[in-house]
Amino acid sequence: MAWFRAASGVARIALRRNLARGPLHRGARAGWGYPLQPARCFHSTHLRRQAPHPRPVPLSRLSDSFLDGTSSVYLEELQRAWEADPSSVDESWDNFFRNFVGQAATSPGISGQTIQESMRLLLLVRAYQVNGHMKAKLDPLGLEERGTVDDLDLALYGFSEADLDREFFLGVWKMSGFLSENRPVQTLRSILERLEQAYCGTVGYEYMHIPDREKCNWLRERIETVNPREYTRERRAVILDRLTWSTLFENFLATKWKAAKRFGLEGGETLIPGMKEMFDRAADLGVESIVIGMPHRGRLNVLGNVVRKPLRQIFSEFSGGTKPVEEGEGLYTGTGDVKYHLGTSYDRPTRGGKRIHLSLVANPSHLEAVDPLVVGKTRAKQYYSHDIERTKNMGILIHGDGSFAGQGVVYETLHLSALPNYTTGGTIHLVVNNQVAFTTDPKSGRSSQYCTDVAKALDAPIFHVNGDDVEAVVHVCELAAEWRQTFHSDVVVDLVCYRRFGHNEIDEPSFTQPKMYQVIQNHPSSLSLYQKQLLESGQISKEDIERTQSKVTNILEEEFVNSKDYVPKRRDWLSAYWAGFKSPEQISRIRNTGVKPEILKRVGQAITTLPENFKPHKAIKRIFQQRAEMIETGEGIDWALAEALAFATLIVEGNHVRLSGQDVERGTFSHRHSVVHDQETGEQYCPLDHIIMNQDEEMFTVSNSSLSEFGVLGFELGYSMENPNSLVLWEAQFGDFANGAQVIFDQFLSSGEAKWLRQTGLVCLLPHGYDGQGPEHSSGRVERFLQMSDDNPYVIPEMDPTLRKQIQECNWQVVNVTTPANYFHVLRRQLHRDFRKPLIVMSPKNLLRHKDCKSHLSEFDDVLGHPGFDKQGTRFKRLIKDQNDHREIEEGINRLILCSGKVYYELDEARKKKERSDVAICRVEQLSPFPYDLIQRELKRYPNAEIVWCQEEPMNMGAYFYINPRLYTAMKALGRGNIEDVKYVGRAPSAATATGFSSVHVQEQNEILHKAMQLEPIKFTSHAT
Ligand SMILES: Cc1ncc(C[n+]2csc(CCOP(=O)(O)OP(=O)(O)O)c2C)c(N)n1
Ligand SMILES: [Mg+2]
Repeated sequence: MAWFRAASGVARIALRRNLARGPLHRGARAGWGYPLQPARCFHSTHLRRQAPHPRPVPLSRLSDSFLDGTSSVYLEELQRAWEADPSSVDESWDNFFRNFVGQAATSPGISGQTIQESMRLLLLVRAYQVNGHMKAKLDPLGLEERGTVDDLDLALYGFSEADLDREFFLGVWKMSGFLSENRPVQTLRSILERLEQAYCGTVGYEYMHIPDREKCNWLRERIETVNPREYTRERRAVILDRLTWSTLFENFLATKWKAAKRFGLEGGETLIPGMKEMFDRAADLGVESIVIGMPHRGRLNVLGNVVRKPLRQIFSEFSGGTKPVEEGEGLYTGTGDVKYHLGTSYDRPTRGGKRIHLSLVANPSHLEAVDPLVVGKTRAKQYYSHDIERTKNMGILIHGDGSFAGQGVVYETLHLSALPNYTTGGTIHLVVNNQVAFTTDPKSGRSSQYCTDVAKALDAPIFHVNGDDVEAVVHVCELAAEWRQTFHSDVVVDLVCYRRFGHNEIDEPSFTQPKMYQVIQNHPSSLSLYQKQLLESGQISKEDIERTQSKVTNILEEEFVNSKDYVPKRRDWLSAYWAGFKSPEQISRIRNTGVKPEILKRVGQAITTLPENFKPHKAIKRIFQQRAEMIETGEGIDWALAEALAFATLIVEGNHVRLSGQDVERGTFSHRHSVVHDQETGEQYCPLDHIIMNQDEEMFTVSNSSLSEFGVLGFELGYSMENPNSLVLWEAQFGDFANGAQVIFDQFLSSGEAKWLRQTGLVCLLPHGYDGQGPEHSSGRVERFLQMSDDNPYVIPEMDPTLRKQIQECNWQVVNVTTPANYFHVLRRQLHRDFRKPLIVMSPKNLLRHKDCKSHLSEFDDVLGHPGFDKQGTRFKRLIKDQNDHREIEEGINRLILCSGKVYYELDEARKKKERSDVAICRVEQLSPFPYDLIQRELKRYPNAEIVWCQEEPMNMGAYFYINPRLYTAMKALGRGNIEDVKYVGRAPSAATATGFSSVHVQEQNEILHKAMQLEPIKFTSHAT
């Protein structure tokens, strides 16, 4: 494998360079794992006493080429000084002379040892610690061409075969593991044996990139001094049992469903005993709940054998399954998904007698896309279970070798791992490294030596393990659990295995990997290897093995028979916190969202008050004073305050609020200021943390995120799915950047409920608006979200307020809101209903400070007669009718302009300027699902009006293509006009979302307004510019 050789060559050169420079030239992060001053490398008081009594040996006798004249003289002088007074030399030299000189003189076997030999020996030890993994026997197929590892070659360190039985002084070290064993004198042979055993067996450890000395010592202790093979007979029987289950499960599926795709685990069966032992160990160490994310490979096996989903259910689903039946309730099955994508959760007992809750998160085919969701869900579990230490809830991600190296979201997720508002105290990553990705070899699939190299950026230890050695797999899986519970950070297990069959069971792998598959054909399964090993060692009898095999086979057969009559009953989508929530088949009461005036005032004061001695920036001080006045007078409430009021009132009602995204604390447009900074001390104050007495620190969380869309949105989505009593929001810097997270929108947010029956009320804030900021800061691509909306453009659903289920039945809501009060209500509406739906908010930029974009406090309250209060009470307005107090029928209106978002204010202004009192302007605040009832109400109000859709976006973008058929459907039902009677005013079709020239922008914008107000009728196909 040329790629591998090249990589090791580079590493070799790097090491040579470092050798030449000597240790003191390497930085603390350069892989040494402990501070580099010699003084700290040697033991002091405790071990000094154990060192042999020093006897003077002139250093000049230890002549060596590197001791040129000057340095040997220097050393002799030092030695003389030390002999006269040990405290006169640096502690390092004191230690050196005590240990080295004394030892060298007392032991005849080492009398010939030179200083350079001693140093080279230490470098050799280090080389094993750093590069031993390169010599480890990781590939079960033995195909990996790793070549000899020069860094581990004795010759490089000046030793030869002849030195093997010489004794060498290694010294005593302030580090754990091999060098701590207080065996300062050893033969080279025994030193090498230990190093080979620890680093070059069936586990390759990579950890020397970790800069933390304590962590390296912890690992060294476990790697160099522990013999992982010391399992009891009982333990081995359990491992064998688990491996048998794993292997026979796949065999069973293969015989029953010969032609089905199941993405079997064959070749990597040791994953199952590894995972189970990892979970058992984690449970012993305090873990109570594990969230699992995994791809297709081996998913059914994990579901059956690890998560313990009933086998009969798995088999039933695998046979095509029956749709769930719920007595007394409707059938909520969604569109479903292929069997290897479904999620589930169960409690299972552990070997140590505990119970552990396991949830496997449903996922799409998009590899690795589920990663951030798993981490987000884990974090939410930690919040709700007050798991402050993050030791009770843990996330585990299983990856493929190709996808772990190739998918960017892996890196985006890894980079959340230590951020204060995103950390979960460590995710365990388990890579099922079958050394192929579909038909692609690693040499074409990645530039790094290992598929796991990306994790090195995070200082995560990486344990590469030969997947044929089940005990080694079990050992590293347990070690990973211990690491996570000890250091609360990520860790990676790279299970090097193979794929016995094709990518799926009907693929022919020899087309592309002929040599590999010649070897695989004759390669025994890990189960038979283990059985053989245990038989040979006499630990287990043939009868034991047969008994285990027939037990497993019998159960599998029984469950298969039972699967035929299996009828799923449980409403699978309901997890604990979601009890009482409604499926789309059950009507949910629509609730008002107005708040009592006194609560508004009280929380209003809390969120506009800064602590007395706090010294904010003077502009911020002014903003807070203005906000306080808005609350006081009730007048001129702006966007930011309305949002804060929505958050605060939800918190008062006991909900958790979490807002995350790039720069959200201040707000991209410097409008939110949810965290204020003391200009003298730098201290921070978040008013929304002080709404209720003894408010939990995290109850309101606002957090700037890493510069990632995919990772962070995925995280928040996972977070939102844990508990419905939370308002979780993700804000894009500009809506246009949200497409970096397109997979989350496409695969999860828009379709997750339909596919997996999992609800979420996640809110996405996507700043947009045409104000001349160019193509990536204007559009937000509302058309993408509308195109994914699943309401039928040609069918008007039941719209009667008491029977309406329109929102429940659609996949999500897309709004473009124009008043602060309406924004307040749409946020509150998210939680004031018995179901959850994602909400896409095309949020404003220039409306944040627009003089007319203000609301009165009375629009937020629930008082009869106040402006927000309509027939049903105070609620989010899906459509805002014309502000000119038109009667129920206005025959004198010649044009009805329907629009959405900030263009309304520009249209209103243009109407005033042109004195077009015969034009009515309505704001479609909720684009999807389409407010047929309110649109029809307005159509009826203006019987003679020309109907216009006005937008700022180019014709092939914006809401036009969504609105057009629906508006026509609404008109047709009223017997009014045809499709050509929906007139368009907006920009011409365009490839780019917006112009980069501000003068062109102004011209285009004027043309839109001009056209919207033109006296002559608007042509169907015409458009601005
Ligand atoms: C994002 C994404 N791109 C492409 C695919 C198509 N695909 C399915 S499996 C696969 C290979 C995966 O290889 P690896 O991660 O090594 O897992 P393995 O199948 O070997 O277990 C590919 C490319 C996909 N599912 N998701
Ligand atoms: Mg693979």
